Amino acid sequence: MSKITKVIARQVFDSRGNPTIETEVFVKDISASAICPSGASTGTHEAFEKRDVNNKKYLGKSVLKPIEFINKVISTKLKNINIHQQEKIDYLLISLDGTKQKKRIGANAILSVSIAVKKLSSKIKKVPIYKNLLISKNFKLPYPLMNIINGGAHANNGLRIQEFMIRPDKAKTFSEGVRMCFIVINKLRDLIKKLGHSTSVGDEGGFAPMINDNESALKLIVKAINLSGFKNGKDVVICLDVAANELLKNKKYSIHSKKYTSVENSIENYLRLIKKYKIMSIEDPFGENDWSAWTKLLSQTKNKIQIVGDDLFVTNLERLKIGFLNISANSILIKLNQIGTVTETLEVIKFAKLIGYNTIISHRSGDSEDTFIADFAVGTDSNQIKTGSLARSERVSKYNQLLRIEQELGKKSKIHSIH
Ligand code: 2PG
Ligand code: MG
Repeated sequence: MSKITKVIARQVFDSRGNPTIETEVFVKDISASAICPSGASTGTHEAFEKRDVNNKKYLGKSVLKPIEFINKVISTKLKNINIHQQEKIDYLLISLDGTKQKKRIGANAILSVSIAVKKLSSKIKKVPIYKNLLISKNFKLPYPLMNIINGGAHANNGLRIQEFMIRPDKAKTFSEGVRMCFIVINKLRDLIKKLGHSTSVGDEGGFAPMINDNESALKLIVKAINLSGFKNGKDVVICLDVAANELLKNKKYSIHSKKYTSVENSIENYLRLIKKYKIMSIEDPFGENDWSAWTKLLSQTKNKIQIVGDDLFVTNLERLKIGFLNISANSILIKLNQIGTVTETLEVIKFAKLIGYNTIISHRSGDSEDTFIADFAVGTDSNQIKTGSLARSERVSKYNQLLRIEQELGKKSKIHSIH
């Protein structure tokens, strides 16, 4: 009754207009499809994203070869396997690839199949996706981490830090959290307009005004929070993704200005910003292999704020274990395409929970209308989701899906706790 009958992949486009893979899995005439996202500031330890680099028709960016592999090989291998056997399917895909970073088939091809399988399994069981993940039955909504000013590799304004985010800590429900962010975003738009800057947005829907020093961006956000009638650091808190891999040269960092300085100096500046702007979360404060710098920062912040590993952990169990032993962070960013299958991602999340880390489900800067991560955040009992601002449909679609889930859960729909 639930045997896979067909798998079809096709080339579609992501939010940056780059080719990506959509895979549709069938059980007779019922199907579900998934689109793979793509990052700009990627970690070198991420699973491999395969593109047709030698095909100039799409400037080397097409994904026709991996699609051919899905249509010719994966579709045959998956035929007649029970759609509900997610682990069996994922491990079959992993062994078909056979390389550590999924370089043969490409994690983009593998993930689109893996997510489509999970979606179709849910559809056939007639349960929402978030109820088909079996990590928790205690469904709570995550706090949104809204990226309201874009810099770094996601904009061309010269801002050193990649993401300036807000988290509505005072909100008692998800929809109230979204409303609070909505107000701050509107106040911020007014402020940016008044300064004579453009209010156009970057890759993740946050504003990308032509300001290029971190503190000007932080001051604008604090002002917007105050104008909204909220208290910075209490009702709404500021969170950063530094994406420091992009700001590293010869063991020195150009985080706080264009000048490259030592880890110690960078930490000093972090501590100053944390205090002055009441920053409560910093993602990728240092490079992906600079474990000792992370450990120093975590100890100097006395574990009082969230230190999030993204490029550091790349949703990889082995790397998370190293981080745990080195006391490098206290939270992990989860991106399914960094590792390549639903099963492996769930394994990482389970371990992260075991060691008391926050799990933050995340979009990629090149994303699509696929809303899987919204369900994934609820189904994995993750207390935060990071999926851009309230602009650009590929970002808003995830928040909208969470609003649907909130309504579906009705009175039981509680938002998570942060601390
Ligand atoms: C990040 C992500 C998502 P990218 O660094 O956290 O915001 O960006 O997808 O470009 O890696
Ligand atoms: Mg990041």
